[in-house]
Amino acid sequence: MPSADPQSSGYSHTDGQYINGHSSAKSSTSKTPPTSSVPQRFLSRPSELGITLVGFSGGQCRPGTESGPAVLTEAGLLTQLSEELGYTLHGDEQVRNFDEYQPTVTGRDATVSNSTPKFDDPDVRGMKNPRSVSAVTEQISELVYQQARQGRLALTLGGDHSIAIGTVSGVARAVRERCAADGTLPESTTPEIAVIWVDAHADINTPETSDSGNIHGMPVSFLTGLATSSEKGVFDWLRSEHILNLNKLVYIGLRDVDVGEKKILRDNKIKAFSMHDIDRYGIGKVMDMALEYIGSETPIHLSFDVDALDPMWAPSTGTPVRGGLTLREGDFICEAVAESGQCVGVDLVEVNPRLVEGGVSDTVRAGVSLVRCALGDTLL
Ligand SMILES: [Mn+2]
Repeated sequence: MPSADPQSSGYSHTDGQYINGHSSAKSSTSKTPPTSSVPQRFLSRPSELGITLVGFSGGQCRPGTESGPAVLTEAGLLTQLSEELGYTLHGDEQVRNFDEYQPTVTGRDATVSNSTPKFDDPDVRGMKNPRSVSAVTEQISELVYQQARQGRLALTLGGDHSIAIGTVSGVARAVRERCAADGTLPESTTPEIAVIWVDAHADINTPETSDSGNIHGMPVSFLTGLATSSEKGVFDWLRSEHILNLNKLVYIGLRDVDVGEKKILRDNKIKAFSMHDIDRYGIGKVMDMALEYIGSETPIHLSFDVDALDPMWAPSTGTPVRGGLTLREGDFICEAVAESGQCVGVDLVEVNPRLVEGGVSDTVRAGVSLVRCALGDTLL
């Protein structure tokens, strides 16, 4: 029988049983308290997770990312979070498919899987599927807000990265309300979140700087108010309570940044650690610098695009870029955020099980590992 996995990165694992540091340890299934002994400073219910499962891929044009949450949960991720890490799970048990918001694609991109478009969604300022993405992210924002406002860590599995318009805005709104009301933060401090955006790409195009019109390349510009829209039904729901301060944004892992985006990063003095910085300083020092920049009085939302990892570790994603993070570097970023005790939200996005068939199990295993680390799993 030939090798079952021609995309294998050279490890001699068989049938997906290869064990890495953060894979499921089936032998110890007794209910345990959360592995993390780190006190959570901005969560009033640190043992609870508020889960949102977003089966949506309308922020880009390759079908498959809508199945990301399904393959991650089928791999046992949620069971592990409950049974091995000891969390109580709230929120979604089934993946949401947002069927009523699937955009029409007739005559534009026949590769998109949306076979039963429910409404017409012509481009706005070059953006593809603008009303669809806006409507879905508005719903996600409310769902994530409802979880985060109760003092739970909000965990969202995507989906393409456009969904972060919903997750970050929902967490930002909840923290503004909750931390102002319950005195979690000192009165002198503005209750707002920081975002660590781990990605090969900056996702900060405005509709005007974007070549592709794919909204998964624009979420940060809408979240920070660099891009706005007054068009009815196109991100007109975003209000000041949803917005992320540009000086509270930190990138890690960048290596494929568009010309227009480079100008945006420079003009706004946005903190960014590219792969060059990781090569120079090492991931440990980079995380020290990232967390020091954010400061200890600010809750952190971690938005992790699996394409930040090198395609060797996560090949099944829509826009892979070589020269990326190792799995350990990715895990370390998540471990460091968990260790800070400041984490209030986590996204994992852009797992696409329809791409690079032989690499799906590697990609899913990497995704499971990243989420476990972000939620406090430790090697020892
Ligand atoms: Mn991204």
